[in-house]
Amino acid sequence: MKKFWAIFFWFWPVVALVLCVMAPSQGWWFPGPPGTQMGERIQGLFELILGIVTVTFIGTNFALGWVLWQAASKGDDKKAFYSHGSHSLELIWTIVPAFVLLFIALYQMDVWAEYRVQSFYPEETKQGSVAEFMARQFEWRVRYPAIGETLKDEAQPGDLYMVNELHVPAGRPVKINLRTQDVQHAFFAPQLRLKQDAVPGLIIPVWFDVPKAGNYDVTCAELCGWGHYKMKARIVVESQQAVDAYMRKLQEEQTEDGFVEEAAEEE
Ligand SMILES: [Cu+2]
Repeated sequence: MKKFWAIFFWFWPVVALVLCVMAPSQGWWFPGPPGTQMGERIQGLFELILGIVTVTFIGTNFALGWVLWQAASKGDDKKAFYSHGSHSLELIWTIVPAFVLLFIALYQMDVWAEYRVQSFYPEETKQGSVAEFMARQFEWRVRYPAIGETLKDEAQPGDLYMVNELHVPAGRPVKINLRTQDVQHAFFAPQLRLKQDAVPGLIIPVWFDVPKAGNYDVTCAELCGWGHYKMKARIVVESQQAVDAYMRKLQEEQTEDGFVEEAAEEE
């Protein structure tokens, strides 16, 4: 029974290792394969960090179990051993994690730059954003510029609106302006492996390039109030023609009342 705690701390790393090996192959981490190239690279980073964390967890828990096992194996007549710290141990467990963190920081730099630093964004996104994606309690408001116009930060009279649905063309990089009207929210598109906070007062550009047409989920990943769970939207990725047709339909529904045209025809 004295060795129970040693076995206890050895048991969990074994569980962690089994789960860590099974999770990627069983699809427990992500809903399906990454929908974008950038998503693939982000998932690669995720798996690398998962590996490092797993090795660290197993190492520290085995060390802990070993200390407990040693202590439990001693006879009752043996006195406890007190330690007042060790300089070399302190150095090792400061320098090793520092190097691991430094390695991760350098290794992820190009993904970070392409994902976050605007001068590294794909050329196609530099002409402007296709839409504004405005979070608010508790929905996503999409604002497109009028057909043929470019998106302005301030709402324009001809702008087109939709709630919880964004249409973008497949096979080319598109950029949206992420904003929030009230509290902090987070744009999370799990299939695209994209996550970005929406921060009050900021316009944050987010770009993605989805090669395959289809519907991609968006949820809010920041607990933003009682209706947080309702903030579900979707990105509809389709051909450029389908996007154009969709925009024409929005324009018809939202800016033309039909009255003036009919009156003009009668004359
Ligand atoms: Cu939210």
